[in-house]
Amino acid sequence: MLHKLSLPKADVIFYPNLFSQQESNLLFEKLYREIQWEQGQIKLFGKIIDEPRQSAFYGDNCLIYTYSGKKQQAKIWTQTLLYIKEKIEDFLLIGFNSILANLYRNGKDSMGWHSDNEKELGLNPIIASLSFGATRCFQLKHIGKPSLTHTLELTSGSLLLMQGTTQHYYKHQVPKTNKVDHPRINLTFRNIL
Ligand SMILES: O=C(O)CCC(=O)C(=O)O
Repeated sequence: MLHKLSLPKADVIFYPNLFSQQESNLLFEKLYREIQWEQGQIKLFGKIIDEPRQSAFYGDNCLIYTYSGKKQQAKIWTQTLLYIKEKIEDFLLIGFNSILANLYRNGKDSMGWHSDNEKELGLNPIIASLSFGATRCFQLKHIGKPSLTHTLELTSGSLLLMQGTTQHYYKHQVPKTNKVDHPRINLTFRNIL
């Protein structure tokens, strides 16, 4: 089953059950243990503070990606990440050379409004975003018409595909919530040029 969002100038498809709940639970445990989670920092109003999540960048040899204002060298793929990557590639018939992994430890962790529009992602990036663990809200907002928004519940085992001109016209975020007290892992597969 898939659900194509009807948002102008966006190409966003949601696949709610790419992985079964049993496999999603297993993969969550493995990823939680295996990924070398790092605490990133950002400068906000002149002060250095911890980002409200942990993250890690994995990819093919020597890949370098700039996110949150920092250059990151790809870590070597783990077995679990390679297994998931193969599954996604076979399903979408698209190859990916890297992933950005995010760990939201509870509802206090979040990701603010942004577009995945870094130069290294190319003109119309294809971003395949997988979720494991706690369900979190994912919001899209049109950049020129901010009243045009859409909210999705990203459930465990689901895949969200963003492609075409989505990143030119929309920002997205994972807002804080006081309704979630357990962790979620997000893997965003990307192609760094
Ligand atoms: O956690 C998510 O679903 C979104 C992650 C995200 O926006 C990103 O990595 O750019």
